Amino acid sequence: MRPRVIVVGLGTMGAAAAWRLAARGADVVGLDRFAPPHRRGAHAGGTRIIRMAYMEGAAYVPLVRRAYPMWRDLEAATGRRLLTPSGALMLGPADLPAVAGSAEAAREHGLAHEVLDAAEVRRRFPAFTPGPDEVGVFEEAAGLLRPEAAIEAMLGLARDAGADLRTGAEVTGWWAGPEGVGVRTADGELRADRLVLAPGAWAGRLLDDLDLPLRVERRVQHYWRPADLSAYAPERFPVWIWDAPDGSTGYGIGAVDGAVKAAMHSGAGLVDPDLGADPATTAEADTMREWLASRVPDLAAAEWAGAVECLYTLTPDTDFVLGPHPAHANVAVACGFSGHGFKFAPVVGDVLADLTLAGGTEAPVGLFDPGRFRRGAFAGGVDR
Ligand code: PYC
Repeated sequence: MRPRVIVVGLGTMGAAAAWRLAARGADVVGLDRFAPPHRRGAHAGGTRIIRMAYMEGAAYVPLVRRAYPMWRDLEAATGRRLLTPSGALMLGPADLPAVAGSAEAAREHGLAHEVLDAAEVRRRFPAFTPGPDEVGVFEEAAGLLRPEAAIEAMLGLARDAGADLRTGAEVTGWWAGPEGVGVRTADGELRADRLVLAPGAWAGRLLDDLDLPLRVERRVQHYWRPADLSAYAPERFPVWIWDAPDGSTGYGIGAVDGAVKAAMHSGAGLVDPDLGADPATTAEADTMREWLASRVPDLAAAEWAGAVECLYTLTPDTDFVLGPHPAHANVAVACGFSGHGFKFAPVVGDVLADLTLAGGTEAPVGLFDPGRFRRGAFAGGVDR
């Protein structure tokens, strides 16, 4: 018999799980309190970065390497353009992660990359004006993804494969035991054989038994309209991430939908996900402009075209939480993607399908063990 699987959360990772589970023949019921794609989580804003020389750690490289063909498969299956190559330029002092981490990951995995001094960066990519003590790592294989279209594509394929996807369905609790799993909603309890929990910014609440030290923070994606937008076309203007010596990190993505993104990856400010992120202000745009002034001056001089807020659900080490629930073999967990998870979505969906349908995965995800933060024993099998 087909295993019945409930997927809680149909944002990026839940949509990917629903897609991969349904494609593998599971009887999927997906639940989300909103109707993804939407602006209440981590995926809004039109674009996300994909890169392989991974500054966050070489351990991510095999996963993102596997994501590339899966993104292309998703495009082929849906006729949507989701991945646009642009190259990536990782900038900053040589000892900070954008440069050092990317170069190390590239060397460890034999990835094509170039280390450019400041003069060479300015010559090849005149929009960027690094100081003499800064360098760049250029990776041609990088590019941008289209998150909203990708979520629609994944949910569409899940539905085509028979998944029952329900929006406006808030999950208030769950339980798991040897006899199966259950989730509580306003409409009553749903039961199944297995459960995938991909609750995004609500993970701290739905997974309180794991003692996950998650921080839900607001980030603002700013959009700019420079005089010559064509200079920022993705084929001419790489995606970029720039570490500054003061601990701040900015990033950007070329012209898509008539504007160029330049925003802060670093930040602070806790958010209650139920209340959502406050709207961006013109004062924040001015602060962003100041940050850009010495680094991407033409953008700093551009018209501000608005902003889209999103939520980062951060772990202390910014490594993901992905794996089996430590107390329940029939529950898989995905959360804490820390502002850099989107590019991995198809692989995360496949890993969740492995864990749910096969009870394990060959993908190298041990680093993301959901039990790594626990303080005590788990309350296995209780009604949560
Ligand atoms: O998705 O890799 C990423 C990223 C880094 C900074 C902003 N987005």
